[in-house]
Amino acid sequence: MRMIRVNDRLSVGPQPSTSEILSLPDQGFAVLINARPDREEPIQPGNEAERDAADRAGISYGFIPVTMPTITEADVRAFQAAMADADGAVFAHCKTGTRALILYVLGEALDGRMSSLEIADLGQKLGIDLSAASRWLEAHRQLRPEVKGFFDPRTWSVQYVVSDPQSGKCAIIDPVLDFDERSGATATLNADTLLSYVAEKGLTVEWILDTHPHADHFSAAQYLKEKTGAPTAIGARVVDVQHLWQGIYNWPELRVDGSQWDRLFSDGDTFKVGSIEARVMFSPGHTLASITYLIGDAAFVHDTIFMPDSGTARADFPGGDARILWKSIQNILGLPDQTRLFTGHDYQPGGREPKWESTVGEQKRTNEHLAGMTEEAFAKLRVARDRTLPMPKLILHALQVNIQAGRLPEPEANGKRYLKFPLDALEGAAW
Ligand SMILES: N[C@@H](CCC(=O)N[C@@H](CS)C(=O)NCC(=O)O)C(=O)O
Ligand SMILES: [Fe+2]
Repeated sequence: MRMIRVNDRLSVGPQPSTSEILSLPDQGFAVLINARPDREEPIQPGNEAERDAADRAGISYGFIPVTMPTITEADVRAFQAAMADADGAVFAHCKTGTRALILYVLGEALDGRMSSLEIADLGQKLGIDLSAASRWLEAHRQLRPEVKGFFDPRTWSVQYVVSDPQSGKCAIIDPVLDFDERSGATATLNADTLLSYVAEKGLTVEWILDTHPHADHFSAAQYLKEKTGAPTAIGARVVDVQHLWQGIYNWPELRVDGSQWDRLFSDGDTFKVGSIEARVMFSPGHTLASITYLIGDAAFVHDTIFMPDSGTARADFPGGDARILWKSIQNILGLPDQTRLFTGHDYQPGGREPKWESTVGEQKRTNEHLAGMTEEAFAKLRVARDRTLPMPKLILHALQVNIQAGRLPEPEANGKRYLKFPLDALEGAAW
């Protein structure tokens, strides 16, 4: 077996036989990593036999089976973790040693310790073709938008600027227009903070996106459209929400065709943020119109899944449904485990600092409303919890603005704008 020494900590090489594994401790190795899926070749010992041989040799064993086209960041991180845990030198193999070395250099590159040029140099020095690593890194860069979250403590909302580092294009998601219900004052403090970030980073706004018509704050979509000229968008089923609330507000003149937005997205629609592909997933349950934006490896799930210690969003607004929310959440959890999830609210349980980023894998393992749950049990829990929640304090204020894409009511003859409230239209009073 031709073993290639990469550095003090790591050597890579082709498939070892069982007897070669048994001799690894004599060559100073404390860990064996097998990066090869089973049954690639009939003569390969395979995971079980390798684990057995490593046990007999008294060394640690890690199994991170990968094929080049399907390597994920999670694989790279698993390889890093195995090396970090190693109590001595590591021998990592696949069929030839290339994939094992690629797992290593990708981790170094992701953490900024190696450039693409240095990877190519190392490949040349060791006589291993590492061009697939450069291609992976390029594709990964294109997949990975930079995500900046802005927390609004007044409404516990998280607003996002999602940018493509290559092109400097960005999308703004779920911006908040400030409203003080006690004085009736509106302000653009939150939205202006987003615009300052955009200016500071030299970004161009391509999209102003809402995930759903919010029930707890005004959307700043119109204000930002006026400031940037970027188009606004929301889920196509917003027309159903418009119909529903047209009835509640007794508002015959409201246009209920969604024409207040520049684009209405249906399930599966695609668009781009710079060069990064984005896809829309219909995610109803919290509202009739909710959608998730999947931008590269980042999913903006808003009021479906919250942070693992906060569970999920409520499903008792007009048009909400706990079982439909469960299905939407299962769809989101069907994304690859390493998908980054960005939630729309964080209610800071136990008074902890606000948080908004998780991954699919983490949510599946630890979300307190989802891990180990069935649809039946979830629906029961959700309905019971929703009975205890008062309506958001701004629901009647917010919907009349948000079903008009964040447009405030037209001023009356005196130049002032007025909101309208139905009495006894909603259940959920907190007497
Ligand atoms: N106390 C907040 C509640 C807002 C609220 O109901 N938020 C929705 C999302 S729009 C939710 O899912 N809340 C879940 C919870 O409070 O547990 C308010 O009055 O604004
Ligand atoms: Fe919401």
